[in-house]
Amino acid sequence: MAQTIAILGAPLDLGAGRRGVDMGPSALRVANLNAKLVSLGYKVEDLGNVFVSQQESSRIGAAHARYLKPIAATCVELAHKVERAAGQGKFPLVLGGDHSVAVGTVSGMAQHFRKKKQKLGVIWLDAHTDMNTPDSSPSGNVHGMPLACLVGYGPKPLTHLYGYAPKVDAKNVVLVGIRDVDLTERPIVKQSGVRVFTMRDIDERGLRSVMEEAVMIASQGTAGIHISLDMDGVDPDEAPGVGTPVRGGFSYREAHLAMEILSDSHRVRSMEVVEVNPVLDTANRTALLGVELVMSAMGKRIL
Ligand code: EXY
Ligand code: MN
Ligand code: MN
Ligand code: MN
Repeated sequence: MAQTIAILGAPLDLGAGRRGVDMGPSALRVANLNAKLVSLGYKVEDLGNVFVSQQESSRIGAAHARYLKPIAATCVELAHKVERAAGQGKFPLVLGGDHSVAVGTVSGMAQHFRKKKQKLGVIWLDAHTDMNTPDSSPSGNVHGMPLACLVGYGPKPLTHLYGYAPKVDAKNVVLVGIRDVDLTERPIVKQSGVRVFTMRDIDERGLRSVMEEAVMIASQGTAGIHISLDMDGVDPDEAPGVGTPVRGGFSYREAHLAMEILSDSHRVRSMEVVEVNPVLDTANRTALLGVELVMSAMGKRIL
């Protein structure tokens, strides 16, 4: 029987400093995501979008964690929907939205496995480490904080979704593609124990060796891996439609190869594609690449 992919849109822009990333789910659907997955042999159920309160009618709240309350509300709904889809044996595929949505996706997957006394590993592909806390953040933007929250550091509404923290053991979390870490964020990254592969590591060792080690770390004692793909991990020459571009990212082929290696591992149980901002893009290029990368992660091969 064909595996079912459950698509969930999370049109959240409250965690980002620039507007437009709320159109990411739409841009990915317009790039023909659904039909392309069907062509790979999957059954696809598009469950629509989770609720996000409109920025114009939301309270900013404290400046060091802007829009924390409405962001947490969206993450709670997303977590429950992800957990339910996984419980039905489906593969949850979440379309962001800014990277704060990962608190919802990963919490839902972690809860799904926790009920079976199993653990989740996470591979987070990004230019940034996303490990600020409200105290360390220079911007107050929550999309710079989700990974810290998932390993237990940060505001309680995000760390304690489902009433417990951490959602993932830092020793099963791997960051890949890193090239921009705030000075105030560095001690948190180092203290946390997550494994970081910078762009320099990729330049020196090659992507294959890095990804194989990443899969090993995320698999150690876990029942499966979640892929959190921030499109700003890819070089801005290939993925210009992102709010926080940083030069020197994954080449087009490195990005595909990372997804192909993850697919070959047969360990991937869920995925999200985040930070696609059509307002900053040219002719939907970034969403089109996002869909290509999902296809590679879901088993598409050149031959
Ligand atoms: N580290 C910066 C901050 O916390 O504001 C930039 C974070 C960008 C987060 C992006 C989506 O990965
Ligand atoms: Mn990110
Ligand atoms: Mn990023
Ligand atoms: Mn390179």
